Amino acid sequence: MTSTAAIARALAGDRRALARLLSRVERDDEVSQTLLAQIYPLTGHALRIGITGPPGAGKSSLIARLIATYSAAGRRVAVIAVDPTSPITGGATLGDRIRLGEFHDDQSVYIRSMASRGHRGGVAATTASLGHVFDAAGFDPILVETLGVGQDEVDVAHLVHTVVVLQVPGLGDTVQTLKAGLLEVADILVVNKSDQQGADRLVRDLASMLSLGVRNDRPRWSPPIVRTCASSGDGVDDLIGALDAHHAHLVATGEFQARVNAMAAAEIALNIRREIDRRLGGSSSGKDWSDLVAAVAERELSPRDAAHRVIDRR
Ligand SMILES: Nc1nc2c(ncn2[C@@H]2O[C@H](COP(=O)(O)OP(=O)(O)OP(=O)(O)O)[C@@H](O)[C@H]2O)c(=O)[nH]1
Ligand SMILES: [Mg+2]
Repeated sequence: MTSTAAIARALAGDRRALARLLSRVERDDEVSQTLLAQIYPLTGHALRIGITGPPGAGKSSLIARLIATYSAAGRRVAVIAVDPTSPITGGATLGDRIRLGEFHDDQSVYIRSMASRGHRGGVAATTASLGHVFDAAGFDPILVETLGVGQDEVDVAHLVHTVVVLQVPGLGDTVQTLKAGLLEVADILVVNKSDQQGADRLVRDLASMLSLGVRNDRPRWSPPIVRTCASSGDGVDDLIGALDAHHAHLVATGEFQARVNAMAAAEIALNIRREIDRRLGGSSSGKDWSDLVAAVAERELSPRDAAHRVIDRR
């Protein structure tokens, strides 16, 4: 699956070829990197939207609503859903659990689940790579579903144009969101399950957190709080409106290019980290390594100097 013809088929809309290309890229090895280098010049057209929030918040249900709206407008939508379950449990991946099955036969929609473990380059880098494939294949927008926990989610947030953070009543989760740094990167806050008790209170809590929050990074945009009920579809138009407004804001203020630059920078940084991990991985064994460890342990060499010896070696 590395021939130019196979790539061309994948990018031209052959779904089986696309599936193979995605799997190849997801493997995250030398071949994947070569493929990505070929594909990368063809990307940069799709809007990438991150949808993040706690387990069961209704991310997939909401995405299903967004897909319906976007595809009704003639757009081809891709979804990358980062599955928190281990690949070992197999079978019931997110793609099955989520309410996205209805789009299985829809040629204008492509849903890809991705296990959150086992990615050498990290979830965020792999998510970006799969996004590049969809982008080159003409999908727009690309929706990325992730759980709102951990550094990976925050990293993913730096690889999309618009970050939507979901909250639901009754979880007492707002503090957790703050800790994860997600409130800081949210462009749109969604209170889903607004049919349930506590939605008003959650909207108020979020509003006061936003007013306290330090948002010096993006002073011209105040994240709206949108109430939705993904199961009935209430509020989905408001969410689409907020997404459009954020996009228009980015374009009108010139922040779009800044965001694109930030995404490029984030992806370079991820690749630097990956390369350092690779070198470290290759170096943290063998005689050279144990000599180095001994030298640092004996205080003959500082940890920093030892690190530089490893980094400068290749
Ligand atoms: N009452 C109510 N239930 C909802 C709403 N949105 C989603 N649900 C239900 O919440 C459950 C979880 O929905 P999902 O869309 O799978 O949530 P998710 O955030 O994608 O879940 P994970 O991917 O497993 O983290 C399902 O049973 C949905 O039917 C809503 O607005 N109101
Ligand atoms: Mg889901």
